[in-house]
Amino acid sequence: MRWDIFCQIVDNYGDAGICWRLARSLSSIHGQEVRIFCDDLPTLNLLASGSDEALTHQIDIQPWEASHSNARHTVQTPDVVIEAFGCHLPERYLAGLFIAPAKPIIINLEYLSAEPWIAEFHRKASPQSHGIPKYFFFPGFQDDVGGLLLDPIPTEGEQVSHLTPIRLKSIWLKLRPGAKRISIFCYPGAPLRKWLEDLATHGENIDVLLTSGHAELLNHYGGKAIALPENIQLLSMPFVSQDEYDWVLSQCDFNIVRGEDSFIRAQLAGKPFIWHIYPQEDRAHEVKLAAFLDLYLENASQELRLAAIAAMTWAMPSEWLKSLDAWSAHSKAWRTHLLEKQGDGGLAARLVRFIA
Ligand code: TRH
Repeated sequence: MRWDIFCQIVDNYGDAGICWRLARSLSSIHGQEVRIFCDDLPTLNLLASGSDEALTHQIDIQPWEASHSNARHTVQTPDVVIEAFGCHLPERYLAGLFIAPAKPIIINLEYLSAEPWIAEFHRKASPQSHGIPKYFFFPGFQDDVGGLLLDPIPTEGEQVSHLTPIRLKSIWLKLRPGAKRISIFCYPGAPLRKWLEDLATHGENIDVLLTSGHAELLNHYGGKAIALPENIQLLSMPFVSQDEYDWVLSQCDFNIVRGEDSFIRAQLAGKPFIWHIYPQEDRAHEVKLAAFLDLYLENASQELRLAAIAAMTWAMPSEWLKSLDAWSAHSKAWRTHLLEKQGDGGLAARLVRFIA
């Protein structure tokens, strides 16, 4: 089938990250023909830059405006149109669909949630005055919702490639043997400075990989550059491709992640993590986080439950660090559980089946 994915990048990388991951799954695993129309090509291209060349050739990446003219050629009419995160389709593109001989199906691809209510809305029709069929699709963890984006499925443990991506070679040379490794990708409001100062009091050698822009974020607080004892080494990474970032997550002992894409990748890496969920004004993010923790910690001991909840709500590491070994074991088991639950191929496969 022919798929058009519409991606509007609001303020972060997540929209591009999800669209690219979906596109690659549809193309490389399911053999679908995919075009992405995106309003911020530099960001999308940056994310996609490390991917397999064959893949980048297969997926047709177009500027948003290109959809206006293309939709008028009936030969290009898609079978499926994805509105990522409910972005509105351009009027002129829609106008092209009205006159197409066969109408596509429009999918409103929603935000990921572990909340039980999504099962009720998943796959529901969203009737439109223009008459083109449109449905809601909710990514999620349970069997009766849209599933998770798994591609590329990470290999486990020793099978993970130890070949350092070229862009990260100079940083990897600075890592200290035996030091723990933490990666940080969070939103500006996180109490990072205090968190790192507390971490330093444990005396252990820790290499901290700051993703692009985070060093500036750290040094901004209080207008003073952060000074940490020698056991903590801060290393700034450039913005890397999605594949490279996935690899970094798999190479760390602990990760701090933020939007839904890095959140799922941290789980698939099988490592403990803090999910710095996107803060919403009405505090809806707290409900979302609690729903996830209910699932994630269902089989955890009471001690680990308390430790992980404390960590995810930014308690200082000294409050929960003693549970890290148990948390690491739990993360591996959770990864296996996730892959079993998504054994049907996850989001992309569920989407293809739904359309079929
Ligand atoms: O960028 P995000 O904060 O995006 C968020 C989420 O989508 C959130 O749900 C949404 O409400 C908000 O935007 C508006 O975080 P996320 O989802 O983890 O996406 C980041 C993407 O960027 C992910 O695909 C990984 C990728 N990435 C790289 O490719 N290279 C890098 O160096 C880094 C740090 C990330």
